[in-house]
Amino acid sequence: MGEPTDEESVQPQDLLERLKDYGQEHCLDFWKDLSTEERGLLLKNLEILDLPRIDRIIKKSLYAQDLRSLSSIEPVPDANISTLEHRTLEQREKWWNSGLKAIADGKLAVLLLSGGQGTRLGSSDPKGCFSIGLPSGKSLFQLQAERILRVQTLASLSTSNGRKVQIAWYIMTSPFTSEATQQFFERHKYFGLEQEQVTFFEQGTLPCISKQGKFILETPFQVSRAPDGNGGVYAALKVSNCLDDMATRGIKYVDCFSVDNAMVRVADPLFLGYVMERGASCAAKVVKKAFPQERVGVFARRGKGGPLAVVEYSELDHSLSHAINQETGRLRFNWSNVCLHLFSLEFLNDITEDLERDSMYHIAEKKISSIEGTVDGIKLEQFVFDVFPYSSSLALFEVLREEEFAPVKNASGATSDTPDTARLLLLNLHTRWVVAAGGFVTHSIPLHLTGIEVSPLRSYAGENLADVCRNRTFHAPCEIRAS
Ligand code: UD2
Repeated sequence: MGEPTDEESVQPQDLLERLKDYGQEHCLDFWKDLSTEERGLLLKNLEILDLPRIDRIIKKSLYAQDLRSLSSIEPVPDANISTLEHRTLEQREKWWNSGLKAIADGKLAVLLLSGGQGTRLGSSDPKGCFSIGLPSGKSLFQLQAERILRVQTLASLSTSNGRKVQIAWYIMTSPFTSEATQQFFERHKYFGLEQEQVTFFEQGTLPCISKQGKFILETPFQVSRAPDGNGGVYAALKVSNCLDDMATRGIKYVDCFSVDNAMVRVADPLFLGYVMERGASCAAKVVKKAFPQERVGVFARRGKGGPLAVVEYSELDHSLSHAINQETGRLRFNWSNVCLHLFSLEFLNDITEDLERDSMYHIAEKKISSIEGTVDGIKLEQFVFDVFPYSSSLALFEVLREEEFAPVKNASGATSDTPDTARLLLLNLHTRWVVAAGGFVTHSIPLHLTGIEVSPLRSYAGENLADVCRNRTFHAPCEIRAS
């Protein structure tokens, strides 16, 4: 491309005026030094920005009175939670069967949040591609896909005529994970799922900003941008027409989960049955917090009689995270968010307007690469649990951490939430299943450092193992395959 003429070196006045309206005119500071091609890229980069919306988000998030002030938060009373100790076998069976029936009737979709970058894990691939070193070598995506296949089988078996059941899987990616994720699924032939039951959609991005609210330039012709947080899922579902697609498929409930939990019970019939009985518009699984510094959000009530909300670990100060309930001796803020949620489709359709109106984003202070090198900047993020205060019927459902929560967050060698800790949690659980089904386990290294892996295609929650395990001995580490 040739060098621009003098006339072309003048900044485009209309764009300059628009940028000035929002205090972002500095984005054109390098205009006269840019080549014609770079000017084209900058114009394209700026013209796709919804400046009024972004300006509203910046102002509400940076300057508005923070509605999330922690001054008056209260712990959630146990009475507000379906706890394990008060759950009867009859209830479990009733919820499991009603959940399976709803799944067989096509009422449930699953929604995976997979737009995050695996920075802390030290991997450049999308997290779902990651293998935690199981005997089978399966990736997180494959474990999740096979759990969906197993629930489809269980739902089909629960029907009178054994009809085929297909669960729609919506996968939210970001510009950082989209292409590699879809290629991974295609390369693995969707892990046995039908291609038409898997829908990929992208979340939005927002400019990275300075603490004064100014867009940060990554290059002289490009604004630095980052995904808008896993709470970007609500706008993304709407914009991508996934909500309409769900309605067309007759879906009534959406099971939403994070990619980096090795023991996630995808499409859990028990959870669905409970939520349907409660008539809740949204729900979250909760576990008891393991220790004060654990990197989990905690449920809290905003003020006396206020709405239930989650306070993220990055926003919970030391005094609150370490506060002890003098009567029980447990942490005051004890009920932890584990990114396992369930929503009614109706709630998802209604919530986007509320979120858009309030435009409150979390401020994530990060090092941002820019034309001035690495600078202290801000990423604006919404969190998937930000919607809970808008619900008048949020249901909290306690589950056992040892059965359903094995985070894969940090690279091996870190003290917690690593591929190794997740692998051992899963192997320990499955080994308990095998022994409970009448199997014997031998091991040449300490059992808590190894175990038996049970394929999700064989068993979802420890069922269907008696025939293959009774009076058989397994030498750990090994895998019990589908058949
Ligand atoms: C999440 C929860 C935290 C706790 C913890 C348990 C949120 C905001 N926080 O913390 O309360 O439950 O998990 O391990 O949920 N993601 C996107 N798009 C984004 C950012 C993240 O899809 O822009 C996905 C990401 O791929 C993952 C999930 O959201 O599946 C949570 O990841 P995270 O790293 O944002 O949240 P984390 O682990 O700090």
